[in-house]
Amino acid sequence: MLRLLGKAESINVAKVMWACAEMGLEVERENWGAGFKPTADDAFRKLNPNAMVPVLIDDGFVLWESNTILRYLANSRKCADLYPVDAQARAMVDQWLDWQASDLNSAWRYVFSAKVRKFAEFSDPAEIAKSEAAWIRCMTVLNGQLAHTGGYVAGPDFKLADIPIGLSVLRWTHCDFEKPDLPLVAAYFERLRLRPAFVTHGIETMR
Ligand SMILES: N[C@@H](CCC(=O)N[C@@H](CS)C(=O)NCC(=O)O)C(=O)O
Repeated sequence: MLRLLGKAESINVAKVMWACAEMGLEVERENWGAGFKPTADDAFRKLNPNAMVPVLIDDGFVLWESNTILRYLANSRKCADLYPVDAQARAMVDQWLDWQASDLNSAWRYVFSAKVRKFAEFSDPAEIAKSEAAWIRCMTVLNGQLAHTGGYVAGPDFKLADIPIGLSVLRWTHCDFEKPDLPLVAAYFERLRLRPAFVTHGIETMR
């Protein structure tokens, strides 16, 4: 059975739990991370030297980095419906997975830490404004992409990339600041809400 180390509230753990549910995979999750078992422990650092969750253990094979874990699960379990084999179709999924892990994640980090986590060290108004603007820019890009596909982020059908992007949209709804009207992002969120795995592992769990 797959083992996943990481608390359910973490967006990066939620990705893996949602993906497992979409693929019908059983997974045993253990609570690691802030508020639970400390990732700074030597035993944990041996699994992930970054001391971060999630860590996946698949029959002795250890893997960290959440979007890599999603790709590995889809590849190893031959879930081509979520992660296509065709090079161009796969590249579209990869593009949005990588965009989520790079541009989108770095855009929201400051304002989310300030306004939702309320960390004292994230209280510089200029940095908050910069982060809000970067996040709005990214979400506007997403809105444009949804106009292009008419459905999901990498095309008309739900794919692996919709998991991290969907959780990112959920995070957008959790953070209160002046946002532009992005009707296609709102419709996308409603479409994703119809998936029980998003409700269970995202909406009801992620903080
Ligand atoms: N790039 C990593 C980032 C992982 C990450 O930021 N994990 C956070 C939780 S979302 C973490 O482990 N924080 C420390 C902790 O909770 O102890 C990934 O995508 O897996």
